[in-house]
Amino acid sequence: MRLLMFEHCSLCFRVRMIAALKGFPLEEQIVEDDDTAAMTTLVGRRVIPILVMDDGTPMLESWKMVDYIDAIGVPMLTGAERSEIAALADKMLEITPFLTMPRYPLLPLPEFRTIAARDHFIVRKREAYPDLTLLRAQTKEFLAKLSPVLEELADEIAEPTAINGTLSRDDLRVLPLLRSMAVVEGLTMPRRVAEYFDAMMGRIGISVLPQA
Ligand SMILES: N[C@@H](CCC(=O)N[C@@H](CS)C(=O)NCC(=O)O)C(=O)O
Repeated sequence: MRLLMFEHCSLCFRVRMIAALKGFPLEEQIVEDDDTAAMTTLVGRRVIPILVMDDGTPMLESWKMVDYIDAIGVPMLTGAERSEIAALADKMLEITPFLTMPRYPLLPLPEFRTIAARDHFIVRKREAYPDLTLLRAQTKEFLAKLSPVLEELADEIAEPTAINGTLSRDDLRVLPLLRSMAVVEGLTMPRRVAEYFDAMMGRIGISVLPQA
């Protein structure tokens, strides 16, 4: 199976995460940001991630991919989900894109291998994020908003090896967001969050993103 992905994409990381947890071999194909044809020829529109089955059939929707991979062999995501964790993930997502989006194009990521690909990202994000420099200049304000949410998250972490004590979809909800926000130089995770991040990232063996 092959996953079309961007390195910075948290939904892609969610799929990579279940494959890594299960030791399932997943071929990773990085799509350069301006390679729209790589996506449209498969599914008729720009969207990432795309999971391509061995027979060439494409699958969309990261949760569907997670369920599909988890159902191969012995399922790993056996723990219950908690609405508190989904609510905290939503709260984080209200803040973190303003920190991460203006940084991704500064990072040496494979989807921005060429200047054209990097500029393609900047241009297509222009409507939602018209001034990336301004957002970066507001980093301290966004971090101040994020800090209490991370403190709340710290109180909800049962074990460094699984947010609810047993691996569940909640781990695939939260770890990708932590990996994304960790691009922000100067972000400090509360101790329990940092322990969880380090333990989970160590377990799955996928590298963190560079910082800016
Ligand atoms: N519900 C979809 C959402 C997919 C999605 O929104 N992907 C974003 C990247 S994270 C995307 O394709 N953006 C358009 C683009 O990159 O041009 C899923 O979970 O897979």
